Amino acid sequence: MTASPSSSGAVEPATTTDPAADEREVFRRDGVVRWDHVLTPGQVADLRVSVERAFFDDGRPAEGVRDLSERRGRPLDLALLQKVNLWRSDEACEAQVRRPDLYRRVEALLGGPVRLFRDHSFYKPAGKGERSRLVLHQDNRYWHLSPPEAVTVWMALDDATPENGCVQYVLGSHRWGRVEHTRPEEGAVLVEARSEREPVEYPVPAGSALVHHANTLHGSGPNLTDGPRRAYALVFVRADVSARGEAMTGVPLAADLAR
Ligand SMILES: O=C(O)CCC(=O)C(=O)O
Repeated sequence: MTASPSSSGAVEPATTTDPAADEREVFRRDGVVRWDHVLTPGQVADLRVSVERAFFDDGRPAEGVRDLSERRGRPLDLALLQKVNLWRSDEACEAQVRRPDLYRRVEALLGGPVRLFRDHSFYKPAGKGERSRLVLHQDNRYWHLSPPEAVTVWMALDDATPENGCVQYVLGSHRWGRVEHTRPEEGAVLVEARSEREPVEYPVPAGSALVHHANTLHGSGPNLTDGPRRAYALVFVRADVSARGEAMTGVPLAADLAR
């Protein structure tokens, strides 16, 4: 299913006279909200350069790149790549991390001050087909945050479409608590959740963002096109959240970064 005003009543925006209240209402209901025009065309172009540099070194995966399509014991597919903490060594990414408008909008969604947990980028290269699919999961299955008050601001650096593997969400699943995940095949590095409710595809143009809760079930389809599908994301946690039982006081407050 693809998200559009006509395809599903569940994704219709709320309509009050207060856009911030509408946004909170959609986020509370669906566990995901779309933000348009978050990046200018110039910022998209700069971030593409940054991402290419962060992922590839002379055509080979750069240091710190993870292949999430890896199945241990088999040759690397390099079909679904991820890298974290790009902002520590890249100016264009650092500029995003320090944007006051983004963290303030996240604070309005989470209802309090937030920390920047990390940034990350997902890269689906061209030509890898089915192996570039990202299975359905909750981010908090990996992060162990309590309470799970965190969001990812996922920014498209290419038009994300059903053909190149746009993100898909199971609407309302952020209210289901912790969902069981299992390994889809032996040696897979990622675990997968099952859902009786169909995920909804969220195609977005380059420069738009999807903002999802840490418990919202999501994944993305395979890239079946001859171009890459790249994204850059910021992850914010509410300041009172702990990770694996430890306070996150070592993680910077977004307001301090934006000064
Ligand atoms: O880029 C994708 O395909 C999915 C990204 C994702 O799972 C995330 O940012 O939490």
